[in-house]
Amino acid sequence: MINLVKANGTDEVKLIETLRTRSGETGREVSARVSEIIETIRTGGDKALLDYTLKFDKIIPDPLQVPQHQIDQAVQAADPVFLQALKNAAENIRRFHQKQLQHGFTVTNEDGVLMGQKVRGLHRVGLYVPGGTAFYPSSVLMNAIPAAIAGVKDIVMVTPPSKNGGVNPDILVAAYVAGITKIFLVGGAQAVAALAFGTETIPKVDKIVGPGNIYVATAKRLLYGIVDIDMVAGPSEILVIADESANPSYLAADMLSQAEHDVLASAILITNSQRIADATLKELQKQTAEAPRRDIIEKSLADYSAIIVCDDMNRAVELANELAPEHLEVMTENPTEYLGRLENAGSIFLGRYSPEPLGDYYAGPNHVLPTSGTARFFSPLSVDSFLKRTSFICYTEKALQAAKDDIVCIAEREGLYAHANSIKVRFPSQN
Ligand code: HSO
Ligand code: ZN
Repeated sequence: MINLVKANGTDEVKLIETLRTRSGETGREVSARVSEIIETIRTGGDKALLDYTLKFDKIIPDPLQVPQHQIDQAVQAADPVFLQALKNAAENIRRFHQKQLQHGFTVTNEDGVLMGQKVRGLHRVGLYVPGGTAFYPSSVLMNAIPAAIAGVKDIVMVTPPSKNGGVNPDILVAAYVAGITKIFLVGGAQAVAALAFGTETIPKVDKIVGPGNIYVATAKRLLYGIVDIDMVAGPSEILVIADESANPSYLAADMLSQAEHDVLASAILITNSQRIADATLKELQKQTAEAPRRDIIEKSLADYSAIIVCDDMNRAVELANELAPEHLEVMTENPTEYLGRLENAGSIFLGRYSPEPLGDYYAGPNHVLPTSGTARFFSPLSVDSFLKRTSFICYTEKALQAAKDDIVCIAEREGLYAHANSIKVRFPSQN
């Protein structure tokens, strides 16, 4: 059901290599089809958008934008316990992300120079929300709340219409809790292209975030540069490093919490204890048999998961840094002592009372995290993801005069005489 590997310096390295490359490449065919959709939307606007909606979703919602009263109705009809849970989660997410907000700075010096950097929220952001079972209310909060804190004034949500042309009320409830009011019932690559170029109905945005299927992901990738995008997320991953002190039933439960996401999800345990490895394997078998999403779990455990037994916890740390997992749980005697040595991970969960779903839903840090080993260089979605910076320079005559010769020297060295002249022309008596 799951690979059990004894670390010997090569087997575990090979295994890690195969796990890292699992998400595969976008086929050329998908890219070609998505390119065509993008071009058609760019030139055809609303008409093209509605044609594609009819073709792929088999219905054209009327109106395309969800009316405010429909959002209000969904909120009123919502299970109050669910609504309150979302509100509590949103509060935690808000409080955590507030800490990330950076402000600009200015520098001055004795010559009267003033310089600095302005930090502003992006003007408008598009949030893609997948339809069907791939929709998670928690992801709406995780994407929209940092944007709002960054100062984004306008968040535009797009989501494919359901079969009858409507929308899952939970999407509306999540949007309400996140403070989103503009929701359009369009999906797929055509919705992403509409956000990038703008149509008569869909406003043009500066950045597109949110998960989606291969067509949505490909459209985002192809449109990068025309708009900004978040990173293109691969399948979910959890790595647990555990010593003798860990509880095997918790280890298995946490591994299954990720394995149930997707048949491509990956759950890995690295431990220095053969006893923990064996006991966790038994627990995995037992818990999988009882799991409602057993079919998905069996596949992800068999194909993309492993239990690795290594000699000591130093090797476990090395392998964790090598894997650079999206989620990393530390189930050891002194979990916080590991924090300084764990260099590559999207989010780290320390100790037995910090299971990954706590972070997926509630604690406050973002659950949009780098996958497929990209935690080596990418970071979690954050307030920063929705900010842009503008620098400014304001020199005085005296300050420019002091800098003049250096600038002219470098400009002439580059053969850019008009650059040099733009400085010299300001000091005619000194040439
Ligand atoms: N673990 C997922 C996020 C999620 N889990 C949403 C449940 N709902 C990727 O970080
Ligand atoms: Zn999850």
